[in-house]
Amino acid sequence: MSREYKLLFAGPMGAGKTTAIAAISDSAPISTEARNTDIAQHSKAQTTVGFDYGEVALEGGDRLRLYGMPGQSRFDFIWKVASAGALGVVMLADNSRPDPLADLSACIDAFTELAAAHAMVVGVGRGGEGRLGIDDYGEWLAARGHVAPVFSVDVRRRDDVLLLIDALLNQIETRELLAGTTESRA
Ligand SMILES: Nc1nc2c(ncn2[C@@H]2O[C@H](COP(=O)(O)OP(=O)(O)O)[C@@H](O)[C@H]2O)c(=O)[nH]1
Ligand SMILES: [Mg+2]
Repeated sequence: MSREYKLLFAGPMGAGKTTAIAAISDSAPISTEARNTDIAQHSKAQTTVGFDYGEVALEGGDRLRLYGMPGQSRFDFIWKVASAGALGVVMLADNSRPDPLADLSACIDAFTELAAAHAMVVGVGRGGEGRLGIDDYGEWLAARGHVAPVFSVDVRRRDDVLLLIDALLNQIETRELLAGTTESRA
């Protein structure tokens, strides 16, 4: 039976959420870019004020529905609302920022429940430009109680985004299998 996966892309402004969805969406993604009035958070000219939305049809009939979250932390109420019915979240980080982990901490906790119940992966962009390595991210996540695989990615590359999606779908499947095992034991 074919099924639909609602997946979220989250992370601070400029981490690459809009770019990632555009890289894999089958049709032109729907995006709601507006002039960035939040220069204090990031200097880029355009920013996403609503959602990005894209779709991917998988072999076998399954479909991905991809939602890019607005990055600014004043939108954190939207992150919670959007988590309803979602099966996983791709958390993107920008390693070239002065303190990428502080940026991440502003939004990752909003997705703790989604990550615990379903799945989360972390994609670190601009990996070569920052001081932190992938292991630093892994340790930081573990210290905050998050269990998530971390990948170095350039979300402008379709294959890198598909790697994140693959890891996420594997995690969802594994969790569902484990849940099924527990239920049948009960
Ligand atoms: N060098 C580099 N640039 C990137 C990477 N990811 C995104 N960008 C660029 O960073 C800018 C901001 O990305 P955007 O998708 O708007 O970020 P968003 O705020 O998370 O939606 C765009 O111009 C992207 O092309 C990356 O991994 N490496
Ligand atoms: Mg965006």
